[in-house]
Amino acid sequence: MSDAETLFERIIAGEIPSDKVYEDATTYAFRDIAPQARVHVLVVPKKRYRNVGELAAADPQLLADVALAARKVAEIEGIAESGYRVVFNTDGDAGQTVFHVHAHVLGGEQLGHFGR
Ligand code: DGP
Repeated sequence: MSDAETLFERIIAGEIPSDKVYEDATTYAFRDIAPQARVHVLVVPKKRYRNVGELAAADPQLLADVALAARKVAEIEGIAESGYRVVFNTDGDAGQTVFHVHAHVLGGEQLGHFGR
């Protein structure tokens, strides 16, 4: 298992410090180290799956937990009303670098449109 595969498990375990925004029984949310918007929080299920497709196939309730945690993060950050984006990068062309599924919650400003 590479460092990239274990990074978020180490963050969840508290072995690597993180700026926690929210936590519940099944998810952990913390600020991205390289924010791409004024608000940029990662929501990670505590149980590791490689990507959102594998998570959905194996444990749809846990995917719902991640979506609900993303909404909770938006409420905590004060962006639930103004709107926000939830992104799951999946593999190479999307630039996924940590292969422990995570939702990027982005907002706090007008976001650019999708694409290149
Ligand atoms: P992705 O490219 O979708 O796999 O996103 C991985 C994100 O993880 C990326 O936006 C940067 C973030 N990241 C990587 N290492 C760390 C870290 O040690 N701490 C925090 N808070 N974020 C990290």
